[in-house]
Amino acid sequence: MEKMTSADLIAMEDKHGAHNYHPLEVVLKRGEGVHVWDVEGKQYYDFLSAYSAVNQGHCHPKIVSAMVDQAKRLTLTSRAFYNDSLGPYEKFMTEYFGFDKVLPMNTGAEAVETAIKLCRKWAYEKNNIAEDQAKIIVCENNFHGRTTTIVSFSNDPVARKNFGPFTDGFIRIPYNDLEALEEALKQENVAGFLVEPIQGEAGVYVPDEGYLSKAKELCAANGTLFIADEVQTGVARTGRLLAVDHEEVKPDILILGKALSGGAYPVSAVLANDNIMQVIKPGQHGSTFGGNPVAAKVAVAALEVVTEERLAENAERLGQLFRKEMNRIIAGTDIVNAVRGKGLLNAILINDTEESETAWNLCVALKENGLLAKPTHGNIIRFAPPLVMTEEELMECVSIIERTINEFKK
Ligand code: IF1
Repeated sequence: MEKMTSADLIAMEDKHGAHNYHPLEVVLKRGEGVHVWDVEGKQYYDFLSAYSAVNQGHCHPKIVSAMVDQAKRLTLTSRAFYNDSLGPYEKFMTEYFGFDKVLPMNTGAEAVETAIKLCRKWAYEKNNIAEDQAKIIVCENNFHGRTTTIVSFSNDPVARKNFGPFTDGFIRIPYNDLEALEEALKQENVAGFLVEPIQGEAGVYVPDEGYLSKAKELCAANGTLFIADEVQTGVARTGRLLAVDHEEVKPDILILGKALSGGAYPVSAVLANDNIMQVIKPGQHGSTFGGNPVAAKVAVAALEVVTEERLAENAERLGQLFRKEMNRIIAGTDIVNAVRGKGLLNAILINDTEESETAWNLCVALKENGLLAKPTHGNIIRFAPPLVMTEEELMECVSIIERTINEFKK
């Protein structure tokens, strides 16, 4: 068979795959650390990291070995039987994150669904909320996944249109607005507050300092569960193990996904203490693949890499350097207005409208120059490289970005 080119493979996806994505025109076939290669052999820096799933870098040898070794022995038992990987994983996870219990799932959206179900059940059984009346407060411009219930409380028309009827029981308030939270908490039957510590989809929107700690306090005073969706921000991305660690906040329910597996395998989890987690009894929730032996081994390896390679510290240090360099570039160009973020979760704001093609075209130019990133909201470009990057590599990326911006004509 003739070797397939990028164009052939793009055409194939276009013909046979559902059109639920609009990818940048690059077809990748290999990844290692901070780099990926396309089918023509061109090398790129990956500045998306699969939306922060590949924090540990592509094909990390320790994670791949854990996966392959386990895959040769036992891949799946279902939860109808015990397996010899799950217990050690659960012990490791609960000690690593400091909770009594973990409930293993596979994708981020499933973990968010799990947290919603857990919160509601706790509300009825431990917090005396009237049957079927529990409400969960969420934020405007949230992104928590794609299930029917999750899009029910999204305000993104693209994510919602023609997917109704929707699930009710959610109150939406502005993000980063403590007064709005205080007001909403006064409503009847409020069971939880579900929040992203930094809003990813909204374009790396960082709340004011003190927002998360004060929000947690308000929830605690009201007997409402503080539920942190750290699917994107967790596992060292923002310069701490968790983004809530910047404010020393301990969520009542913690949701993790993405980099929990180093991007090698779909692994997600919900963590909580016994007083909450024990409301879930056999048969009430689960998943065929959740907690499977491969996932368990992969997640332990992925978290060991985070500790051994000091990825949170590296993200913190390189993030500060990156924003400093971006600010220097911004001072000399009228194409970019600002940079914002925490650790290695950053975004630059392009000086053009959301409807303009500028950010997309800039990403195409970055791709030509060997760096992959993707626009969000039309005029924001997210920059989130793997956390295993070195300072030297980061500075090379900064120079690619600088050169691309300076060459760029709108
Ligand atoms: C896509 C954004 C990132 C998430 C938070 C749960 C989930 C996600 C905070 C669901 C997923 C993704 C999925 C990805 C695009 C993406 C994203 F641009 F939409 F906002 F990362 F920035 N909670 N985020 O960010 O996790 O079910 O996907 O495993 O392709 O939709 P999932």
